[in-house]
Amino acid sequence: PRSFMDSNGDGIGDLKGIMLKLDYLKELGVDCIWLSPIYDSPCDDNGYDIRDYYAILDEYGTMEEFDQLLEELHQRDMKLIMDLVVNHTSDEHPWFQEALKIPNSKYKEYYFFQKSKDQNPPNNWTSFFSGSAWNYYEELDEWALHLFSKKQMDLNWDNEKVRKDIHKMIRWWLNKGVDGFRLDVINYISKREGLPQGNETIGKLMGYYGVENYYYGPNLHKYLQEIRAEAFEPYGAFSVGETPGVGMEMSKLLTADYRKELDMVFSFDHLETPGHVRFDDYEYDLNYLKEYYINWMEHYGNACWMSLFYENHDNPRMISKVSKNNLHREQLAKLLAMIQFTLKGTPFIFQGQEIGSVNKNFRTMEDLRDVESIRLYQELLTTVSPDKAFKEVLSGSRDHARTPMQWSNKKNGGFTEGTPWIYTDEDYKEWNVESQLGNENSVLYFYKKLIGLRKEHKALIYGDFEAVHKKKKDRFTYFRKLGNEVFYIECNLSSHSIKRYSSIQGYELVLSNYNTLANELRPYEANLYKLST
Ligand code: ISL
Ligand code: CA
Repeated sequence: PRSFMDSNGDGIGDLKGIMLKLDYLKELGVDCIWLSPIYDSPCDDNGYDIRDYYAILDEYGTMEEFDQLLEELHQRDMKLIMDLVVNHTSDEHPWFQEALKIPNSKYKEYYFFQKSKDQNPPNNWTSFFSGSAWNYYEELDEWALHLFSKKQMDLNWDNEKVRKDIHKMIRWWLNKGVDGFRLDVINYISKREGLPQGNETIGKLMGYYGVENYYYGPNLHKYLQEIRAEAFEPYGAFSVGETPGVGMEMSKLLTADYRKELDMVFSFDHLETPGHVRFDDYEYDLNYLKEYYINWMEHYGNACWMSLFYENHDNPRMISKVSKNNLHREQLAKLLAMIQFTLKGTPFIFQGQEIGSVNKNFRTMEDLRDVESIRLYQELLTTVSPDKAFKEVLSGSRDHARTPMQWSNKKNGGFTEGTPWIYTDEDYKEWNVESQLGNENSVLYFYKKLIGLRKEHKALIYGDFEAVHKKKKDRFTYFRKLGNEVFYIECNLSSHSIKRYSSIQGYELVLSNYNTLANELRPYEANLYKLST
């Protein structure tokens, strides 16, 4: 929301700005929008630190404007998913404030407050944003747990009152008519009793200490089934859980329809190739993406339904991950789209992905805004030079995806009349929505065509998945079949030409990122064929 569209020139995207662009989204074929947090917040972590679950952040607009946005969406037959951030609240939330100030307040039991036997934090858990996961409060001589920033205090889900208050809040939004939720780090909500010391080996391996005590805690299923029964189910609300680190087998337990927990999860194992973390300086090998998808397509089972995505507000752009210099940018953008929209599952695209956005040329640390990047930089400075630290931060910074939408080649890419809240480079002069709307061969049109094809052909949504030439490096080829309808997808995952393997006799070409066929498969070529009937 902060970077989508600014309607009043203060440099910050807002709800009115989103309303200005609903026709654009509808035209593209979008059925549903997921809004990152728009609740009242001091914005230490881009709104993932909520101060009031029942209010809209002033910078974004008013509750009346929210109601209007929801109505405008529904009028267009589109749906709205809100971000539900309930693993933690802001330290400025009244619950936490009262816990600090009022002796014997019931709200102390809403969080994890602990004494320590010495000067050190109660255990060795680390925060995802560098340093200890504990913050010391002098007024109480106690520490409180925060897995993320010092201003994001973990809620104690083992306290029934916390759960009840959250169910009530969810129902309040559902009563307004919102259609569902994306549940932030929802697999972290149940912590192992007593918050045991984090295992050293796992800590070193993962880069974070303590994760084995909450990635998949003892009461997770119970709490999810409870939310479902108390809030989602009566309203027929949709849910997608953000669940870092769970893997396929756990994802099955979280999403199998008969278990009544979540509808889908966002699993992240495909976002880095094995052995790498986001801040590594490396190029992503698409052969791994192929392996990952074949595995999920073949083993996730019929009771589960997959989410399909590469990008979100927490990751650099996928094109830049694959090719640091963004070589073959347009073909690569279309290849990624082809894969995402022809597999079995629900595609989620992140703003700007549909025009082939790439990472930004940030000049110095001053250009960055994200708390994770800033804290990591400070931590790195204790061991490496400023240049090296900046370079490492740039490899994985979440800010690459958080810069303004590039609507046109005008000032600030048409995002704002004022000064944008975050730096952006000059890429918008060439890569923007307006110019791509005027070009039927653009990345944007490619997305539009793919979305249209899925809506037209059920085989692309529900059809069986069948991979061929599985072991052949650099090619990803598969069928989607439903009844008499058969589609064949043929992709070159590399930046060089490769031999064509399959015979495509009897098939008609429906969509290609090169428009016409050649004898070979050219760099990142992606073709969609339909069996002629
Ligand atoms: O830091 C991680 C471990 O490598 C991530 O997987 C992390 O758990 C994940 O990015 C969580 O993201 C969500 O919760 C955060 C927020 O900063 C992100 O923007 C949000 O998407 C805390 O609310
Ligand atoms: Ca604004």
